[in-house]
Formats: sequence, structure tokens, C-alpha cells
Amino acid sequence: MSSMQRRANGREDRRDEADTAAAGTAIDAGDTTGDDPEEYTFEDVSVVMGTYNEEAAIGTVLDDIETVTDGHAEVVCVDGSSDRTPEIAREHGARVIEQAPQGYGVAVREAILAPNRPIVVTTDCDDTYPMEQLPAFLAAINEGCDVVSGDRLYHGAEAMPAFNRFGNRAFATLASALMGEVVHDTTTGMRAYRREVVESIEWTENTGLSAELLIRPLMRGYDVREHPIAYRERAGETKLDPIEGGLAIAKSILKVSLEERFR
Ligand SMILES: Nc1nc2c(ncn2[C@@H]2O[C@H](COP(=O)(O)OP(=O)(O)OP(=O)(O)O)[C@@H](O)[C@H]2O)c(=O)[nH]1
Ligand SMILES: [Mg+2]
Repeated sequence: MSSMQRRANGREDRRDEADTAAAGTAIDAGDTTGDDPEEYTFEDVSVVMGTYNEEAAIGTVLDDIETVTDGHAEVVCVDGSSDRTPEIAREHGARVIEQAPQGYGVAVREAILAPNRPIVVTTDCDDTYPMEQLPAFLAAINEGCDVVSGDRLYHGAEAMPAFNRFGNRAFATLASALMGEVVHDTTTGMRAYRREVVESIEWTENTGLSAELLIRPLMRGYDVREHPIAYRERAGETKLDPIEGGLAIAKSILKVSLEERFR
């Protein structure tokens, strides 16, 4: 039986277990060397991101992915830049899809759906997320998770601007109350997903896409687990207006949670 068939057969069981699987579990890095033919390796992984004028960070982010995955993960950038970001991405072997800048979610949705490897990992292209955690994310998928979500707030996220930290805690509280399920970080950019999860759901949000990508799978009974991660200070300029973006995210959390509840 192929690993994909084995996992598809186990899907209903995992959905039933999902109520207890949601939050705050530390995950150990497991065997990602590929010795077990039933396990996914980095050859099954696409690391994807929206990139919008990130020339200060993209080289470091792509170098880190190359080092950590030994060059085995595929990298896809959906790019709307007017600087050298796409050239640097191509020099590092990434696949670059050009797209006029239309916001975070429009780019990331395209980036998630464009490749066809069975595991997709999202990140921001600003050097805030620890690519050295990729083996732990893959190990969690191999343990049966459908979605592994990097929880930046667990370790305190000191490098995050205080306003954003407050907002992110508020979003998590709001989402937890609406879902009836405790989550700690709804707006993280670093997650791993089984492809079948992202392909089976219709995504509607833009700035709020990150929250939507957590809320809809969780409320549909997928095995979603938060994994604590460190968070670094951003390289380069933010692309998000904190007030306008924050309001859009709060609206998305409300809309998506209610849609899922009454689905
Ligand atoms: N292609 C594309 N990428 C985008 C767009 N908006 C944001 N991005 C990318 O999406 C990622 C997230 O944007 P950020 O500016 O880091 O937003 P954020 O993480 O909420 O804010 P920070 O706390 O400043 O990091 C980055 O890699 C951006 O380059 C867009 O309109 N088009
Ligand atoms: Mg960012």
C-alpha cells in the first residue's frame, strides 16, 4: 500500500480524534532520512511563500531551506516584487510564479495550490521563521497530523512588535471562543499541511488567510496541532498595515468561524 493510500484510509479515524489533538503539543524531530518507505521525506515537501520586495531576506531564507532539507524540498515563490527578489529566488533554484501584488492571501493561496507534492509548508520570506524546525514539522505529519501550525507565542515572541503580539493574542482568544477549541497563534505564517487538506477546502480570505487555514481544517475535524517555534525580528519592511490588517484578520476570524459552525 502506498503511503498516500495508507494515510487516506486512516483519515476518518484521525478526524474523530481531532477534538483532543489541537493545541500546545511539543513535537520532537523524528527520522526524516527516508529509510522508512512509508514515511514522507523532504522529497515529498514543497516550501511555499508569497514574496513582495523581500531582497533583504530571501537569500537567507532559501539558503536555510536548502541546508535544512539537504536540497530535497521544492521551493515555490509567488512574487509581486519590483526589486531583485525574483532573480535571487531563481538563482537559489526556486520556482517563481509572477503575480501582480494583491495581498498576502492571494499570493499564498496560489503558492499552496501550484505545486503537487503531498506536503506543503508555508513560510514568510522575511527571515522571521525558523527553517531549522522543518524536520520537526515533517515528523509531526509522519506521526499523523494533517496540519502542523508554528506557535510563535508559546516562547513569548519577544522579537514581535508589542502591538502585533497583543493583536495576535487577541485573535487567538477570539478564535478559541468562536471555535470552542483552544488555539494559541492563529496568524502564524509557518505551517505544514497535507495536500488533500488544502485541496478539499475552498479558501476565501486575503489578509486573514492564515487564520482561515487554521480554523476551517480544525472545525472540520482534521488533526491540527500547534508546535512551539522561536520567532526572529523581521529583515526588510513589513507589508502589513497593523490597524487595517488587524481589522481584516478579526473580520475573517469571525466570518470563517461562523461559516464553519453553520456549514
Ligand atoms: N506576492 C505577494 N507577496 C506578499 C504580498 N503581501 C505580502 N506578501 C508576502 O507575504 C509574506 C507575509 O508578509 P509580511 O509583511 O511578513 O506580513 P506579516 O508577517 O503579517 O508582518 P511582519 O510582522 O512585518 O512580518 C511576506 O513574505 C511578504 O513578502 C503580496 O501582495 N504579494
Ligand atoms: Mg512576516
